[in-house]
Amino acid sequence: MKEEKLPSVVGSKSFTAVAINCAAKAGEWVKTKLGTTLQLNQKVSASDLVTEIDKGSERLIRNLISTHFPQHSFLGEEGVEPGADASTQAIASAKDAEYLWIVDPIDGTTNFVHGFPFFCVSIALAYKGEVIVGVIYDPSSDELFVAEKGKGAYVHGKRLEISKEMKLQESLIATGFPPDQSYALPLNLRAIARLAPQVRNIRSGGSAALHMAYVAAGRLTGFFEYNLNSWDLAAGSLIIQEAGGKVTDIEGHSYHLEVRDVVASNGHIHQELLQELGRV
Ligand code: 2AM
Ligand code: CA
Repeated sequence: MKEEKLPSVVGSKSFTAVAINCAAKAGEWVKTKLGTTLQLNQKVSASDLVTEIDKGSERLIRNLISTHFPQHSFLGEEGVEPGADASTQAIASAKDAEYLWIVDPIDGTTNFVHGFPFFCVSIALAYKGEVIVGVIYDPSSDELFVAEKGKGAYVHGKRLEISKEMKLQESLIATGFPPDQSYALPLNLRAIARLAPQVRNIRSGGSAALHMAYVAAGRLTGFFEYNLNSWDLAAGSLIIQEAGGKVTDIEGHSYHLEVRDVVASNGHIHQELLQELGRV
C-alpha cells in the first residue's frame, strides 16, 4: 500500500495556543532589549522608527508560525515597504488567503525606543478575511489579551468586559498620532479640538493595539485613529468585539481588514462619537 504523505506540521497545537506562544516569546525577548543600545532606522521621517528588535521579533514569530502551519499566509509590518500605499496594497492582496496571520512585532516602537512602557506584540489570524484569533501581549505589565471568535475575550483567564459609560460626557477617549503629517495629523488635531470639551478626558499612549485592548478591558471608553495599518488593528478588533464592544470605520461601517480610519468603543457611545468625528 502506498504510504500517505503526512503534512509537515509539528504537533497539533491550536491556532490560539500558537498565537499566545508567539506573542509571549516575542514580547519577553523584546523586553530584554529595553534600554540596550539600539540601532535606529527611520522609515519615512524622524517620527517613523524601526529597530533591529522589530525585525528580530517578527522573524521569531514568523519562524514559529511556519513551523506549526507551513501552509498559512503571513503579513507582518516589517515585510512591507514603508508608507500607506504599500500597506494598503499588502492587505488588499493578502486578505483573500484561506489562513492569514497578521502581525505587528512591536506596536508602539517609538515608546519602546524611549523606554516608555506602553508597547505590545499584536498577532491575529484571519480565516477567509475574518479575524478568528486575536492576541495582544504587553510585556511591561505582563498582560496577555486573547480572544477567539465566538468564545469571548480574556486577560489572565478573566473575562474582558467593555466599560459602562453611556455618554460621551463621561467617556475616556484615546487617540494616536501616526507619523504621517499630511493626512492624519490635521484631521486628528481637528478631532481633538472638537472632542476635548465634550469628553471626560483624552489619552494618547502611542500604541493603537494596546488602546484597543484597553477598550476591551473597560479601561478606555473609546478609541479612534486615522490612517492605521491592518496589523495595528486586526487582533484588537476581535478582542473588543468579543468583550461586547464595537469596531467600525470612521463612517460607521463594520470593521474589516482594510479599515484604516478606525473608531472603537464600548458600543454605548459609538453613535455619539461617530457623529462628532463626522463633523471634523
Ligand atoms: P507602530 O509602533 O507599530 O509603528 C501610534 O499612533 C500608532 O501608529 C502606533 O500603533 C504605531 O504603530 C502606528 N504607526 C506608526 N507608524 C505608522 C505608519 N507609518 N502608518 C500607520 N500607523 C503607524
Ligand atoms: Ca510595529
